[in-house]
Amino acid sequence: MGVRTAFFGGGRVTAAETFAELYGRAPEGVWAAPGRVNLIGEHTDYNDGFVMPFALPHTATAAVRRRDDGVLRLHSADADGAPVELHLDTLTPASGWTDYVAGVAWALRDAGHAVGGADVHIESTVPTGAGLSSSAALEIVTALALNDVYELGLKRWQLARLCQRAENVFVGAPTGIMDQTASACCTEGHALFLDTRDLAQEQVALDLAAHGLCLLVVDTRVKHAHSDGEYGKRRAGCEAGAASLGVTALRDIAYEDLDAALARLDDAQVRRLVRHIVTENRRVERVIEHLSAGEVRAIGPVLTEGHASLRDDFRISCAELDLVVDTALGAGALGARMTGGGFGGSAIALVEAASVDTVTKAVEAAFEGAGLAAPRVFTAISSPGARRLA
Ligand code: GAF
Repeated sequence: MGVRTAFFGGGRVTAAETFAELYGRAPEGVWAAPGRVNLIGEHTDYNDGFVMPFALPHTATAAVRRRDDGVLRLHSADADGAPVELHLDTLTPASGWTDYVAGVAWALRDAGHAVGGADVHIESTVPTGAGLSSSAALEIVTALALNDVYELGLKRWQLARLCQRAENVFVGAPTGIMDQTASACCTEGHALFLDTRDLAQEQVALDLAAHGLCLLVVDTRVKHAHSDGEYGKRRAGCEAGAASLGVTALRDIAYEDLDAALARLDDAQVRRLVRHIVTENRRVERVIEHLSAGEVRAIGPVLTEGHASLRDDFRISCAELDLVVDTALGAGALGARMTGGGFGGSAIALVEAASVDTVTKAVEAAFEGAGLAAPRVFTAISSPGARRLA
């Protein structure tokens, strides 16, 4: 789920210039797609549930020109050497960053869209391995560029679905639809309330600064090695729970019916997974209710409850994420939780703007005290979704 691109300071000019140096002619255009942070609604997206991500200012940028000879030439600012040359008719996964780009071309062609090849140069500022969707940003920027240069006319939600298919089938990661939809469809100043069953979307205004608040992202810089297999196990466990309860997906279990549903499940592990998904969907609704009522501070405790559920029921937190959450809360954060797939990556903390320094320093000191490398801490600003830059 992570890609090896960690180029900082990229963008329109650099990407176009580097493209011209690499390929000997100008690109047809330059596109950008952001990473995301998820406010609430974790692991609900493969259970037909609710999620609420927003786009970060960090983006994957792609300079692209079409070619009609069935060849894909791919280059990343973060990869050494010449462009990788692939043939559309013989695409196979290579277990590297090119899979996220080639996989999108594969998914488009597999769905019957005429894509004849492309020269591509990528620069990304989305931190990798941080649970902030660097791979979805790479997929969506590729899809948006190919959609434009080949005039495919696909809508953003369709591009997100095709990118999810690229990730599930070509890359082989059994992820849901949240990250791709967030990158493609988020808008500046909003969180995206997404119903992953029918992809119905609502842009919910999120102006934390206007309320004197700030959402800190703390990237632990830790990614535990077993994480990919564990994601698949959680997904399989949720599907087993839905099957035992006779529903299409755990989304179909109403919060009011949770106790009765749990009583029907024999497997303690599956019971815990079901409890997380059903309560997490309810937490998304509670966050929406609070935001709609202008009670922004009230979402803090809901985020913290979400962390407890991910830690104790879904069991995907880790010592470093718990340390961020506990330290941030101890230093005055209104709420905190891990965000993204888990087993490392990032946590978020809702803090008073006046407490940003205190909370940041407390987390940094806690990491130092525990003998851990310094975390990367930054303020999450709700930013635009994928777009054409030039
Ligand atoms: C990862 C996946 F890619 C998403 O689909 C989602 O399941 C998330 O983990 C957890 O909410 O980012």
